[in-house]
Amino acid sequence: MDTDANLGVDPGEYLRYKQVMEKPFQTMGIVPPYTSIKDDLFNYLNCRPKIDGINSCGDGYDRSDLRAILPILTPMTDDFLNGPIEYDLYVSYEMALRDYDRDGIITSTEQTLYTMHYNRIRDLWVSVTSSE
Ligand SMILES: [Ca+2]
Ligand SMILES: [Ca+2]
Repeated sequence: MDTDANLGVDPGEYLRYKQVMEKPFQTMGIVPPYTSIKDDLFNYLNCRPKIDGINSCGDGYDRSDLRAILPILTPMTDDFLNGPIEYDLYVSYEMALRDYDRDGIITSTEQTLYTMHYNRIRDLWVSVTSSE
């Protein structure tokens, strides 16, 4: 629930937690990088619940948004949780891959670049591994 890891839970973090628990993003069986639903995913990440109940959408999402929602996008199996990479380090890796200009905000353009990059690398690996 403490998505910015500052040892406190502010109302925004609490509402984001409730959103993720009660109205999680629906992947509808689509697998990463969620190309066909990338705009819906971006909107889910970008629009934070407000205290008055009305969604608040900004210019992008930040690390705490990503940290709150990654468990939906990457199921946290026991193997993952007990693996060599701690969750916060994993979130940092994901931020580094997405935040091209290193300003701490993932814009729609950066989300698109990330998705394109992910697809390109996945296709490369598929072509490499299928030629063996
Ligand atoms: Ca906090
Ligand atoms: Ca950025």
